[in-house]
Amino acid sequence: MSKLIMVSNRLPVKIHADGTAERTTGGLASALEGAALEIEQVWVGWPGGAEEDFEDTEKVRAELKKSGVAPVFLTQDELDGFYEGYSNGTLWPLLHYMVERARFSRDWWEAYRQVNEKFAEVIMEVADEGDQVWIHDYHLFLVPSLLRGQKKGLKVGFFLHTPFCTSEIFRVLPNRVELLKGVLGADVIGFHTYNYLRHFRSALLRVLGWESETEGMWHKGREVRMGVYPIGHNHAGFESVMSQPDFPAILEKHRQELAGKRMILNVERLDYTKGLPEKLAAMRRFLTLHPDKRDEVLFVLIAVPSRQGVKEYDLLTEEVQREVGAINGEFGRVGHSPIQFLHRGFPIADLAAFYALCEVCLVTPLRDGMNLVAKEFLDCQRPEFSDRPGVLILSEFAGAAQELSHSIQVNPYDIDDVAEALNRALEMPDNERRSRIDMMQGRLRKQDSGNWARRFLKDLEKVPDREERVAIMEMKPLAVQLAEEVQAGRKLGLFLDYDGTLRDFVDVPDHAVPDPDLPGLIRDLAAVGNISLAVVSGRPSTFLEKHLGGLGATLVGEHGYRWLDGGSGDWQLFNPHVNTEWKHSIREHLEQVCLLTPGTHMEEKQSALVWHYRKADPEFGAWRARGLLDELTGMAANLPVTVHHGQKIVEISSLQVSKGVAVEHFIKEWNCSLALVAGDDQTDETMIALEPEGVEFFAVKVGKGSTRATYRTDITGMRVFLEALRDELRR
Ligand code: GDG
Repeated sequence: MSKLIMVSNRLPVKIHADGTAERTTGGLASALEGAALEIEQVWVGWPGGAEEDFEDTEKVRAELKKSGVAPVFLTQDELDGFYEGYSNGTLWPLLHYMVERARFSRDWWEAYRQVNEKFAEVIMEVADEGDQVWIHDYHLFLVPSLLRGQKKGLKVGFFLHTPFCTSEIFRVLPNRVELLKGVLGADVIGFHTYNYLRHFRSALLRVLGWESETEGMWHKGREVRMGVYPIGHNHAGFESVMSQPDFPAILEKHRQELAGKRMILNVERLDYTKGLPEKLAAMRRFLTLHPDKRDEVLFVLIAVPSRQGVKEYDLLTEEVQREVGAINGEFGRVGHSPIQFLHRGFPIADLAAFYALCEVCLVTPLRDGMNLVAKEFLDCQRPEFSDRPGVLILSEFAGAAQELSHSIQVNPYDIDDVAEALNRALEMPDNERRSRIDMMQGRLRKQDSGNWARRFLKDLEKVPDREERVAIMEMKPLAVQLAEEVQAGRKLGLFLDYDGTLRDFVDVPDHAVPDPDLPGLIRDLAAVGNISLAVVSGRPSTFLEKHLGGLGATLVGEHGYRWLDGGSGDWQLFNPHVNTEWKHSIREHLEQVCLLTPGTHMEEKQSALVWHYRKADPEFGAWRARGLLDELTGMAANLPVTVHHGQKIVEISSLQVSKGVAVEHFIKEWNCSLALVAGDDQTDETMIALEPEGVEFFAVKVGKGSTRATYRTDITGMRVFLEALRDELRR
């Protein structure tokens, strides 16, 4: 039976002074509880505190093991660099669009990398074949890819609790490439909103140059799925405290304390992303504009201390305390101060009572991944607890704004807007308040945190098992079959495309030289008596001869225009009379397109013209390519050419030349009774679509996209196939 391994920076545990430990219920723990999963669970994470402060880490480890927890102990130095440093000093502000607060240090990054490795090691210690691993948040961006290649066939999920900022901001990070590649090790990547997913995809495109679809992408032979999973609050937890026999008394106590004042509530972890100073400015504006309401309202600011000891947070606390004092000094009177600043946490029952009794809940973060306070407030608003329904004022920059569309939405930076919203909320008639709450409440209760966890894990579970994943690309049986046929005396023709089939794409086409193993593999296969091998590429002859010449394989260049028998000697033309007069008019047009599109260039081949846009801005390049294709459709209608949109290229080539024509020629010439063609793009379809008479024909599509091929694999699978064929023939 597989199990679920939950991985979060902070473990839901409390370690006592005597080394004993107990489980606590944090947000994630209660979400899992609510999901009511019938699967064994193990937690991996930091137990809190510095490693050197534990008297006996082994004892703690053994204690925690009893409750299914595997701790990752971190030294004070690691905590400084990984947690306070890179996670909270670099990533947190940046992901929340606060570039000016982000600080960068190579030492922090190094610590982040090392601690992510530590997490991966502990995960691997507890993981068994086929387990599901669910990694949480920005502290652990690198862990998914560190778990790859560990041979345990793990299903890896990653969920980001913060926003994913626009790629223009993400690009600022010196380690942007490593971070993105790190997350792509996951099988399922989840975000709170579609916008975050969109920004993530755009970062993949702009930072790595990798295209993806909304649902995900194909990466290193796996499908990486991306999805939107808005987190819900802990409905069951609130329901439970509100149905306790002591809840009415708690409610009554706070009602008495309010003494008839209209409570405007704010609950948050004291963090600069939550925008408390801006909120205070809006309160000041409201109190200034509405002297008649000064006496009747009470702003209750509950700010749970957070990251204490970090200078920035200490300064924020001081700033808030100063401003609260100033506002109370200016607008208070004997017996009433308009703002109460409560700088501490409250038991959940008290929190529920505050939510139930307040008339306005002011949730105006400057940026927030989701914001659960808004959802908790709505859930606790019940007619049996208060005669007057409350109103939610919500920042449009909280992830929750997309779901909670019946709140009053404000721009938290616009102080006047927030002040006006406060007045509007207080003036809102009860029936409108109630109906707004009703419209949001039903959905919230169903889409609670348990439901969120269930939905994410359901998608993670759907990731194909290792066996199935291998089966999709399993090319070995075909290699075994072909080896047997060859050994039985049949003649096999192998026709292999180069870029995207034998070699991955890179930014600069000239850098896509064969990896060290490839020439040997080609030489070995071409040396087999009953095999003839051709590399059939769109590349110019010079490139092919330089890197793949002299190996015994025939080289076919420029999509079948020229060929070099056995990889040495003189190049020959398939058809010396190919009409290339059309090049003149198309060349001029392409030159214009190059001028108008920075980062693009034109390549001229004997029988083709190619427009390359790999180095252009990815979106601009793709847009220009679509336009060019439209134009060419008209221009080329009466010309003997075909137009092909390939990987970051648009190629116009002579109709009389194609890979298919070349392959057909060699199948006959070499007397093949078996033939295998493999390619990744549309030009390869001309060989894939062949139906040579009397020949047993195998067509392999490498990668995604529509095809007429009957086999599909990826570059790794293709290599596995060729190596297996060689090894089988050596037996
Ligand atoms: C991150 C993302 C995303 C607050 N005061 C007390 C108290 N709380 C509880 C609230 C709420 C939680 O803390 C705060 O959750 P938020 O969602 O508002 O914000 P973050 O802590 O920043 O969480 C955020 C979240 O992850 C989940 O993905 O929504 O965007 O930043 O549950 O109730 N709880 C108790 N006493 C308090 O005084 N017991």
